[in-house]
Amino acid sequence: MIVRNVNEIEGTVDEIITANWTSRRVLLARDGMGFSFHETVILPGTETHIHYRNHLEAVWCIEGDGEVETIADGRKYTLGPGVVYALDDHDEHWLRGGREPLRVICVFNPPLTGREVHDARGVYPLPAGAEHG
Ligand code: 9YT
Repeated sequence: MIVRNVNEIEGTVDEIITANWTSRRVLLARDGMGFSFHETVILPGTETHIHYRNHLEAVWCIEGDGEVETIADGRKYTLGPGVVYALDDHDEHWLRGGREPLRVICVFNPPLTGREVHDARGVYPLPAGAEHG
């Protein structure tokens, strides 16, 4: 069994800090679970273009506020505690921080390996041989 505290990830290579968000990746591909499991904090007032062409992601909002907008149809969804969204169609979207830091728990299938950051198209690369299922 794997038992970890997210605090153990802080300050390690598995804590990814960008201008818009910080992600603490607690379970990764190497853990063999078939998904990765992260705590992410979206900074207030930020806007991130995301398009997970190679992954499915579910996001559970724990605290704070923000907004997600699906680009294909322009629909906007308010994010706050208890809201869950799932990008079941690899939905291209804008993720916006609100007035307070937005803390979310994210699951990725296939699992991230750990170093991924969004490229210019908002995509995370897919490791060779990995496919979601
Ligand atoms: C909600 C979301 O997709 N935020 C971007 C970072 C991502 N959660 C990650 O890499 O952990």
